[in-house]
Amino acid sequence: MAIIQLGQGTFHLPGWALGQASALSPLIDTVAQGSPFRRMHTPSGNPLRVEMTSCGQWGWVGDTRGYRYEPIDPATGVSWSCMPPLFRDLATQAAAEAGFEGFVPDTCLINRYSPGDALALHQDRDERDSRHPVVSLSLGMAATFLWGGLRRNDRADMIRLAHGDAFVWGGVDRLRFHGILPLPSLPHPVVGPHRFNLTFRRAN
Ligand code: MD3
Ligand code: FE
Repeated sequence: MAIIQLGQGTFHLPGWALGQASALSPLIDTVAQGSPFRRMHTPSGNPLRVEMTSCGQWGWVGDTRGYRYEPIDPATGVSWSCMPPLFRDLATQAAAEAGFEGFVPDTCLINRYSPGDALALHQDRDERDSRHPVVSLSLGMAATFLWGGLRRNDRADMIRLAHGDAFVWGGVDRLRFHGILPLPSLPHPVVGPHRFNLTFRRAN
């Protein structure tokens, strides 16, 4: 299986999780039965387009109090769904393929995109220790990913993330700016008119 190295700490593994894709979809549904997809908000109160939920010990939350990880889902008042063992094992394996041995995520953020949805350029800096890598798995409709630099205005490369792709980044690339362009309306033959992105992190 190909590994494309984009930067010193950034790796694209096209199709790496294709064999597990049909097992991941029902697990996403189970997670969402416990902690439903919802739109988070920016600190200024604007709703994000992408719908999100989490599983694991922590869940990512955004509201007028800011961005943070919470042990209780504010939408349900109880813990987030448990992280399915297959999720955790795939994250550990993908990280190892990219040279990050011993990665054990304590949270998985699940983003659900519909046609037209986008994610503005941002950095991931809500995790306590940025020495841990992040692993992403994409399912469903393909998207164009913007891979920027360490400053907001640095030029960004465009990378297509498709069904079954894994993406791993850490080290000197951990705080790069990145985003997702508006999703085209081309439903995936199996998953339908959505793109799911799972990001695995160590929040705490
Ligand atoms: C970060 N998700 O949830 S993940 C996020 O596809 C997020 O839903 C996007 O950004 C999504 O915070 C992108 C893939 C990704 C790939 C490379 C990166 C994120 C990256 C390189 C540096 C930093
Ligand atoms: Fe991000």
